Amino acid sequence: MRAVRRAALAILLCAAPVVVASAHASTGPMDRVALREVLRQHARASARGSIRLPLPEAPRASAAAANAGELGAIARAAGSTRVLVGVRDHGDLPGVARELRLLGAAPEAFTTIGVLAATVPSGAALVDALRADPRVAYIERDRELQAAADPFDALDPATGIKFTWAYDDVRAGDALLAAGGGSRRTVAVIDTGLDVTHPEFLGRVARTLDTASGTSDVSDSVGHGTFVSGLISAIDGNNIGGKGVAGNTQLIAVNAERTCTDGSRGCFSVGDVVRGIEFAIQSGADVLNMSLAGEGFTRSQARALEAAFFNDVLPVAASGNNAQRPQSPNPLEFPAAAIGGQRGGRGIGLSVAATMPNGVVAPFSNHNDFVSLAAPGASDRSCEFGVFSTLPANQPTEWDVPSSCSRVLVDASGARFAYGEGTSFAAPIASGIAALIWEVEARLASEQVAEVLTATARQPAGGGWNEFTGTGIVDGLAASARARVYDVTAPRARGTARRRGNRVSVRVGRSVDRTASGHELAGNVTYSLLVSRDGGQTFELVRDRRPRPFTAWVALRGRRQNAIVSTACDGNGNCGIKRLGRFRAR
Ligand SMILES: [Ca+2]
Ligand SMILES: [Ca+2]
Repeated sequence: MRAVRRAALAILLCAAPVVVASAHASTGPMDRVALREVLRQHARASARGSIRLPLPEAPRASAAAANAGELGAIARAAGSTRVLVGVRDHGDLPGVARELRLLGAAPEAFTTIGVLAATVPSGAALVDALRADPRVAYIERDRELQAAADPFDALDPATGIKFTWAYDDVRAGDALLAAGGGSRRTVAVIDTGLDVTHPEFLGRVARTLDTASGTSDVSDSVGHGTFVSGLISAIDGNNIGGKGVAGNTQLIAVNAERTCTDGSRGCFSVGDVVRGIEFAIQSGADVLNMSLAGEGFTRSQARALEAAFFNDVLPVAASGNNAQRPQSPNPLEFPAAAIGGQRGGRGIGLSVAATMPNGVVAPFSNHNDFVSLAAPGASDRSCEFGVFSTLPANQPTEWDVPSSCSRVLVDASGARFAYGEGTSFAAPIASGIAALIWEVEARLASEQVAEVLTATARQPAGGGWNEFTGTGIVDGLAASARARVYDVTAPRARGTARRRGNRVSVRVGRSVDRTASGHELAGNVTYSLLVSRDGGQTFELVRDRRPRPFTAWVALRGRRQNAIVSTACDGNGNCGIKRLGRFRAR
């Protein structure tokens, strides 16, 4: 048996129970598209930046009840402890931050997702102080994550397989033609950094962040992030190396890597990943590439991904490389399993499997209900091949470890390249094509981009969905053709509201779906009713996705205006909004 590569950065969260939370609700993202549309319109109207995650989460659970085992572990920890504290409401951030400062911490606030990161001198004192605090939704340890150290391998010029076979396999050239050479959408790569001096990235990097130092220096001492980035945006036609699938699409490079506690390189913490996601959202990223996979999932990760959804950011993740490991093979790994829809259905993002040049799934590629689709990421010959991309210059990487069979290529300019295998390298290929599809039809919502890609993927054998390749290999030509006719027009919402004392009688009227000429018609209109009692900061769903028009009573509460909004959404999740009125309780 050949060696199984672990090109994905492993997130080691084995002790954590799988708390999939809201990012992975069994009912799927359609429950929240109406809410998102209302929040977006409101944000535009008030010229606010990123949309904050709607809080509190439903269902509510006390911090203690939600994770008693976790609190016990924090209380027993010796010495100072890094924790993540989720607040119930955004307004609770300053108050809970004050409590943390009283405990001797210097908390950092993630304002989009309502989470505080802090190192507290005593875990026991923290648990004592906050376990019954009604402002706290949960407290969890900020775990250390690790990059797997298995090496990547290099090119054998005798193979006869094109270096850039992956580019051809997903018909990137056709998608690039349809998109006009690239996308104005930006792909954020949360990884081990990027060699921004590599000539393949000249003019391709929009922003950078090193989550550990807070600076823009994203030097990549592992090589993984530079390799992933090259698959997306390496320059075509510059007589150097290969080419990324997304043409002149810009990157946001986030180095979330830290030195491990044992002194080796290639570790992460959940806090770093969450900080990276928040930075990407606030920097206006459109696609979030996470070539990370690990067992277990935390509430803070769930919140960060949910916030990505509400900000119309598409998360794309590697399904994981552990299908063949000796101990408990083929685990469910995250974040992929939290964002891929169930059995090819709609999710908030894409879980990407890896395939070989013969179209067959890579033996190491995880298979489960949440695999969305596949992209090239392995060789069908031997561990010496895979997909071809960029390596950092002047940095010893995983590819340079003498015991690895890698052979690093250096061209006349000194730029370095290699082959690599892993779902880590399939994910960025899907991310790059996603950015192009978004350029072909700019009005697509993030989960609609994912749907266009899954609906048009090319199944190597048979049809439909399977747990190995999802709906098939990404197909840039078919996806751009589909994007051109995808229904992105919302039905017109209808409704009236009439006050009766401290209640409002609402009548939601029938809507007919609409579409642009020459486009498909999604149909399947559903109706929702939302109310905001805090000046439009948050909206509560009073009625959710009803298949028919309805009447309802809304109680007026609180001291501020109660804003009542009806929505009519079509089957693609395009939502029309009608503001039915503002009323103040007497
Ligand atoms: Ca090139
Ligand atoms: Ca429509």
